[in-house]
Amino acid sequence: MPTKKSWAEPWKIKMVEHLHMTTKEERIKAISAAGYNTFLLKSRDVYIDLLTDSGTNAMSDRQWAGLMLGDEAYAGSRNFYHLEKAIQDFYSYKYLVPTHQGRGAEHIFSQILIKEGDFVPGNMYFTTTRLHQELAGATFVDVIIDEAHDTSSTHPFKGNIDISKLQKLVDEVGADKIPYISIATTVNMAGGQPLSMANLKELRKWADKYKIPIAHDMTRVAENAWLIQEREEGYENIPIKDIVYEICSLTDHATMSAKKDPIVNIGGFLATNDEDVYRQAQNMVVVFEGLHTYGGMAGRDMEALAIGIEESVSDDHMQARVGQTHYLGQKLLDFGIPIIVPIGTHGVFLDAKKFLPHLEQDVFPAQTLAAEIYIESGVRTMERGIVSAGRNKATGEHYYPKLELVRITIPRRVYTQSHMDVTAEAIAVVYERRNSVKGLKFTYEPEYLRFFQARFEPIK
Ligand code: PM9
Repeated sequence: MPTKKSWAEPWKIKMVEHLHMTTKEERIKAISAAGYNTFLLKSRDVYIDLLTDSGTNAMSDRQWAGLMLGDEAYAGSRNFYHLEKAIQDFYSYKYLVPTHQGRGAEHIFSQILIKEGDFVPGNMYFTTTRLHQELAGATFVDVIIDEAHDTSSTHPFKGNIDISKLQKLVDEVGADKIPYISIATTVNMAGGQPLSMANLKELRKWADKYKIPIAHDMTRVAENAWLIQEREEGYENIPIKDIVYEICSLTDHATMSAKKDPIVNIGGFLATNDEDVYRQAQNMVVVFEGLHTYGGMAGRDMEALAIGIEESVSDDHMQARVGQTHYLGQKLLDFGIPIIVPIGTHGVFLDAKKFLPHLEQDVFPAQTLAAEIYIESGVRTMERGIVSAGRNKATGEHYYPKLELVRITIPRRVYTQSHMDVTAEAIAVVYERRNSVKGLKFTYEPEYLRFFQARFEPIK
């Protein structure tokens, strides 16, 4: 009798897309032409694409069928009303304003809520979220628990807020300088780490005391719910769907990049329970995105999203989604490769400081490692370290994040376990020759979100 019970995906493959295999010589040329930035590679030159889980997911046959039900009316599309109902039924929010993707919602939300000189506390920064907060005039303040910055801490809820850090901020600047508390489920830059329900309830009480609303970046809320079901006492037998609903109902506003959890290729939204914020967002969305009943999305995409939301909160889907990430993470651990533990949900994060301890952060260890993994195998990953962190707008200095990571991100329902095996083995080969790896220097550095378009060359 087997000692361990296996699981399998709750779907079968209906159509395949061929991948292009390259030689090492071709990859060396390709990464050099891309300025050693995996964002600048052509996807044709990539074998296994683990850059991101954003918009790279495989839709179901139901979602594809939904595309054919697209009502492409400029105003009042029936797909908008289907989506609005899905947001109310699954996420609890009253009002919906669709946007073309997550940062469209972040832009509108930040502009409505933030005044020049405000402070926005959050459980670790996210690149686009912080930039929109800064562009609106705020300073971001990290109030995540200290364990989140330690790649080897096995705290089960490294996404939790440290309420004492919040209290300190209120004592220093006053509650009226804090337009909202920004929480993410799960925390992307911390390695896909969850927030516990107990922490969220405590936060709700604290926020009510100071009358500060909670804004929820719900991009990967179903993944957070899976981890709560797995790790938090009292939630073992509660369906993911109900945990998602409970998380959302403890918050006031939400921004969503629908390209992740809800398994679509494009889309996003702002959702809120506050009628006044809703009215302002409805007004702003027509300036920047499109009419308030489509906000930059086609009717067919809103339909696929409404269906994807329902599929994303299923326990079977989530077991397979997270199971695959954990399978890859465990393989890397078995090879002795340093990764963030506990393993998160949307990807496995290599600890580049431990992988390449001979490289200073100024020569971009994680950027270098992502390029090396590509050269070795054609597997594309993403830097999440000093390059992603950017510069302090006041001093012009690099932010030096404690976490210097390479994210190996798993798109939903796209790759097989064998792709994970090939990926783990390729990283093990780079690990073996790690001492010969040299760093990079900038040849071009854009002003905003520099990680997307920066170019580098190897240090001689
Ligand atoms: N996340 C990711 O690969 C897309 C590119 S990197 C900026 O992880 C959170 C938690 C995200 C996120 C995007 C956005 C922005 C907001 N919050 O990309 O504009 O992970 O849809 O969403 C990426 P959009």
